[in-house]
Amino acid sequence: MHLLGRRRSSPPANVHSASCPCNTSAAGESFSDAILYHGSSMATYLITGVAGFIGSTLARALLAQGGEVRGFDNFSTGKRENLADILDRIELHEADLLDLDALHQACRAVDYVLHEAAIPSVPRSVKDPLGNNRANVDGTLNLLVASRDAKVKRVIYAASSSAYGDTPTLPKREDMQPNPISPYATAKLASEYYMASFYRCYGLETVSLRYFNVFGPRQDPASPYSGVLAKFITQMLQGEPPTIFGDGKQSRDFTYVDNVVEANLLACKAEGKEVAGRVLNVATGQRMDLYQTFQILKRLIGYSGEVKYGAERAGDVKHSLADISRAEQYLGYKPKVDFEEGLGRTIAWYRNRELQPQLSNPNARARGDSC
Ligand code: UD2
Repeated sequence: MHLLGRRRSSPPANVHSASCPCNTSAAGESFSDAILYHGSSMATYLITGVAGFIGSTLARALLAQGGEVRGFDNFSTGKRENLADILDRIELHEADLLDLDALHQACRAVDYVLHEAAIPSVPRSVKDPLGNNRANVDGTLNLLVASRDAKVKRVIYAASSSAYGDTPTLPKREDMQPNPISPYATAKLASEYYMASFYRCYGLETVSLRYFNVFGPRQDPASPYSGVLAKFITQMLQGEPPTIFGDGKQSRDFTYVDNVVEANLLACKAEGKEVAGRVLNVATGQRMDLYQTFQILKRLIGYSGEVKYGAERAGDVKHSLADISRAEQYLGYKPKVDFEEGLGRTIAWYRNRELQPQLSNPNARARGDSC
């Protein structure tokens, strides 16, 4: 295990509120900028998967509200460049979730654990179900053991909408019978059950947030397993045709990353008796099919090419849409950034990144040069 970065000793000066006009950068990037300052928070947070696009966005938001941030990542899918601007303000533990000693060390004196680390891909889990289970189940269980032993206040878990599977009823409500249809979905659901069982058996407060297809700046577009929006946006910006797997009628409740960050902040603040042991959907409550999404991207990007079609993916869910009333009831959660606004911000971020060759050059990334 390697310990990198530096622990911040005093709160940052740059605490902004959502209404502050200095919160929007030229790139249209807003990550933590759109997150409300939730009041004084000198709590210590451990973010697993801190180098991923969700984890690193959470880290920025927590730093902005005065939190002490510790990160945990093995850089298997996370990128050092995602942390480049905050590395000197977080304590980074470079280790694997299968390393229980490293987790015990990372959890020491932590108040809240935000568990974002995962191998997040349905097709990758179909190809490598054992690796999927190690990262997405064994890793979670190790983290829960370390969190219990360190007596952390609460663990918030990045659960997945894939747990609902292909049941025809829409929208998906948390009281529906889960029906996972891929190894990935099964693993994410198993970890939810572990979360709830640690609350029941050990009194460790846990909250599982079922994320619905999260997208936004810093999502990796370069892997064959990347999320569809990161791939489509970067392909279309480069004038290349994206590929729709299947007929394009599959639909998703695409959720901009700032909404997910907001839900995590609320889940930390909520009364334990209200939220501990619960599963809550985190989404926008609207869905868009993939062909419609391509049309919107065409307009926003100014792309004039066509789309290609490929075979439907194994383990793919056809339709996904969340009922978000429970998150509203228990967390006071309301999505602040809608789909099209989120797409606009994401496109602006990738456009800006293309203008910075050291960020878009995969060789530089692999060497970690940008840090
Ligand atoms: C699942 C979960 C999501 C999250 C994610 C982690 C569901 C409904 N959602 O997302 O909550 O946990 O896994 O990765 O289970 N596609 C194309 N062309 C491409 C890439 C994808 O057509 O180049 C299609 C793909 O076949 C699917 C849709 O786009 O129908 C979305 O795919 P994705 O990989 O972005 O996310 P998904 O739905 O598997």
